[in-house]
Amino acid sequence: MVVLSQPAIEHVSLVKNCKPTTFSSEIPVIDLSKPDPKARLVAACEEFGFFKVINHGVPTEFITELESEAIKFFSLPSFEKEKTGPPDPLGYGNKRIGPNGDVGWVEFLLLTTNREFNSQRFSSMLGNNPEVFLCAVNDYVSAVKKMACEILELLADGLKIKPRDVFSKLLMDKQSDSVFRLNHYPPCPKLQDMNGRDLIGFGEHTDPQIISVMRSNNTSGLQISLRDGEWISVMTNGRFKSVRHRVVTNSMKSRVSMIYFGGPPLSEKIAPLPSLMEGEESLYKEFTWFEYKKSAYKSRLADNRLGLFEKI
Ligand code: GA4
Repeated sequence: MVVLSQPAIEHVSLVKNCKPTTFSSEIPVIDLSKPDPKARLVAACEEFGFFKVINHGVPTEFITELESEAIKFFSLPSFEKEKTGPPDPLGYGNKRIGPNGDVGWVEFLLLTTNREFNSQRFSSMLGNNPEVFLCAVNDYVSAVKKMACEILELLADGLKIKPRDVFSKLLMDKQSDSVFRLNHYPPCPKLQDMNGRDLIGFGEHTDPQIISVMRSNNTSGLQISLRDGEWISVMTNGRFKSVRHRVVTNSMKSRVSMIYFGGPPLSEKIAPLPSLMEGEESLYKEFTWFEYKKSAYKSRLADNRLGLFEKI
């Protein structure tokens, strides 16, 4: 997971042994304007599965424009927002996350990254000025996708994989199954439940796609969990992890986040890259992204989705 950061860096808590502590300084910050960040990128993916990027080239006006459109959308009356729901999984959802009983203190809008598709499916439902909204989504998503591809190419270089577009071409493919999510975490009156546990905005989970790029307003809440070693990525045969993360609630401020999830085409076979195997056997059975996604939608948020595809 990549966090788009402005020089004033947002706080992310690292969760070690279930006791959350804020160690902002430990989270890798990658300056994309510096020469040759590939070794640092590989180290961040191996150690954390998570890093922040600065000087990322995503225009500030695209970020602020979309943030303001998102706030306008979430400020609409419920009946207006519900015109785009319930999520199937695309569309507007409130508190229910996924189809299997997970809930959170969050409302969201899940879109594709395809402008025409979003227009056909949603333009009659997105408030007064749907085209302005969809244009803001499109500008932002195009810039973030470009940056995500750059990062994936630097990672391929860092892993000495050729061709260097081995990952990025999956996002660039016209059939790429990428999604875009806007989350709104309203202020939550209670921060903890009866047992003193944090009330959750979005429960712990790992993202199933190749790369997630997140940007949020300056309300804290995101926590990542380190080195549990349970969730690992297939294409690197376990070298890069998908970071376990969650969002806790805030009693005072609302949090808005926007996340680009870069995924491959549905028919793409997912298997470790031969050049990363060093004579080892693949840890996983072969599967397509379609099969993995289908199985993910049968799982609960906190499940270890990759476990089902491990070789015994
Ligand atoms: C997590 C990452 C993305 O937000 C998402 C989520 C999806 C959903 O909310 O519809 C899932 C979740 C995510 C993983 C397991 C399944 C599917 C909810 C859920 C319980 C859009 C995605 O692709 O996977």
